[in-house]
Amino acid sequence: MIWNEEIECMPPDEMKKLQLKRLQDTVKRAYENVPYYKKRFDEEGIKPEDIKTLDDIQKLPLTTKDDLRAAYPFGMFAVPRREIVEVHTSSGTTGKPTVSGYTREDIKIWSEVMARGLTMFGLTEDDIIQNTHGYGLFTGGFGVHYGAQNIGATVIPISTGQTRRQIEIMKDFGTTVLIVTPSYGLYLAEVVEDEGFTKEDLSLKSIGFGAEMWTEEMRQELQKRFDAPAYNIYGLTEIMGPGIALECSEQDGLHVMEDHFYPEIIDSETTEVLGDGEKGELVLTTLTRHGMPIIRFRTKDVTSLKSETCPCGRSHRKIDRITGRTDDMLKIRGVAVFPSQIEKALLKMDGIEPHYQIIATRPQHLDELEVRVETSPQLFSDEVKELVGIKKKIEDLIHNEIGLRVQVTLVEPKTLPRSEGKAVRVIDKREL
Ligand code: DLL
Repeated sequence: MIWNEEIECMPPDEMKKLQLKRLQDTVKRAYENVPYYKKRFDEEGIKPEDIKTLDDIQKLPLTTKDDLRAAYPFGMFAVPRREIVEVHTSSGTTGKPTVSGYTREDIKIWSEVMARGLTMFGLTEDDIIQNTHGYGLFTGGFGVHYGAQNIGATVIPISTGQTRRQIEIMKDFGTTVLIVTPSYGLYLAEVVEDEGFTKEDLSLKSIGFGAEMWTEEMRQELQKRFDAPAYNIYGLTEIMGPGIALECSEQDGLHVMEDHFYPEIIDSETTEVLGDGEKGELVLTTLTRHGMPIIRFRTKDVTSLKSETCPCGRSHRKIDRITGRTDDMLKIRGVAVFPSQIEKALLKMDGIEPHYQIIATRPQHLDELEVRVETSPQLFSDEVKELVGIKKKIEDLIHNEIGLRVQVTLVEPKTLPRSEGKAVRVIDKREL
């Protein structure tokens, strides 16, 4: 089933025409209403009228998360604040978050793109969808909710956590579609088994998962444990939330909602635009968003674009699943964490050497962070009781900085490996 056949199966040439028209409108609106864009375009000597073809997008400057952060909280809005009906923020806590604002029309578009995606997973008005994404400033909960309601499915807005209750509800309510992050999905599957349920107790027909990195092995495991196909959902707060690109029944790449978002792949070093199939950084431009148009946003997510026709019938180009980041951001239990934040917390402590290592693991499918920190020689000879106090203090400082509890291990001076080039700060054992 296709939710919006006219748009989703639109011939590529027609799509390009639509995209050009919408790009021109977006650039004009951004230039006229957002001081940041006016300034950037003026600096580069570009006027909205210079956008005559889709390729002219390459003349426009790239936007980064820092640019958005500098406009905190509402500086990127292109409409008066009273027209914004909802806001969300990015999950990370490095400095100020980025704020995303939506007009009523933007929310309608969000619910349209999510409805298309959920239809790809087989969701219809006869289904019961259990949404384990958090409802709040995170975009996951509401994005999925709007899409599912647009279709007319029955939504269980259970949000994150209460794992045993999740399973009870899945069984008692007869949940047919489950929405999870891949790591939470695997954790849920494990608790299902621990509680003595079998997959036959459940009525799942499909699973939608996203918001963090995953591997094909994780997908296979999810599918096996729940006996249902699992589909990838991609998105990010700055552009809208979930719904930018979603996987169809082919499970071979994610269709970008091209009538609303324009994708490019760039070489993250040179910023040169790359061709079909070439791996690089995904850059996205919103084509219809009114509240907060975003032009050429550097997502820092690594993927490639492909344009071949898809057996599912949809013509929208696909991106590959995200295979990495161009920066060192880690997503830990759904929260963006940068090593620099941990370093910042450590620098607030006396008696700590600037040598540390961050180790990410996933015991029982839930992310854990361990931070190994070298103490100074004088500290290390102190009493154990004091060391326990120091460890606790560092854990609190890091908690304050990133919003997550981590396990700190104090190690003897000069025991962490020294590197000759770039320090290896992060060891990700989650095998993503
Ligand atoms: O994670 C939006 C979302 C919610 C997507 C629910 C899917 C489902 P942020 O918190 O702003 O937004 O994080 C965006 O998460 O730049 C990627 O690095 C990563 N990410 C999101 N989806 C995927 C995915 C939401 N399917 C950042 N695969 C992005 C890999 C993903 N990474």
